[in-house]
Amino acid sequence: MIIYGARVSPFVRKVIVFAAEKELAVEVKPGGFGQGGEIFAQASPFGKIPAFQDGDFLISDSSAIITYMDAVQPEPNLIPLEPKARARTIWYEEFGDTIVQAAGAAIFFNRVVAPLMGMPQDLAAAEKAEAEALPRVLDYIEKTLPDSGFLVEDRFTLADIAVVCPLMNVGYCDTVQIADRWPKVGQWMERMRARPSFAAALEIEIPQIEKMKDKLK
Ligand SMILES: N[C@@H](CCC(=O)N[C@@H](CS)C(=O)NCC(=O)O)C(=O)O
Repeated sequence: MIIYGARVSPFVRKVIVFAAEKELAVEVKPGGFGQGGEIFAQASPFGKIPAFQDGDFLISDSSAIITYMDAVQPEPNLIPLEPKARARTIWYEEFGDTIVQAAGAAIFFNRVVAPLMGMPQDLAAAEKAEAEALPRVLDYIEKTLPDSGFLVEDRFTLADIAVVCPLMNVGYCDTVQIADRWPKVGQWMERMRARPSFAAALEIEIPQIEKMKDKLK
């Protein structure tokens, strides 16, 4: 199995970690932003990352890739089977992919990606997201996160992966100190970072992000 994309993308991190939790062997290759060649272009018709290949099967979109991986390798279970927990897990996945990502991207894109890629940087949009959208997201997680420290079924699920991934990108910008104002969220993020699946992904990703940030100095 091959995942195409850049490791610093929250959606790419989401599928890398999901695969690691499932103990699926994946190779991560560059894709998107002009990279990945013909296979990437076929797998991801709109050029978005991640894209995915398993033999002659090609597809893109983190949720589609995760659906495939989960069907190929049902255990360990990361998408609960009990109806309400299953629906809540998908709610959190959507919340992560849309609401959290929108807030996180306004910050990470404008503070890190745009200046590196020579794209227009909208710092006012980053500041607005830091002042409004992100606190709303973090207030919600702080309030709803159960004492078990897991979003659904008091155990690690796709919900935790999907919500934490875009927040990790916010953590790469030094403008928001999440743990100071949202301690439960801060502790949950630390526990996620320490899981072997995340730790292995971050070990490769953090030097890449440090290199990117060095270029901004
Ligand atoms: N719904 C997609 C979103 C993927 C996405 O928007 N990825 C961004 C990077 S974080 C991307 O490819 N941006 C480049 C572009 O839109 O051309 C998923 O879950 O994979």
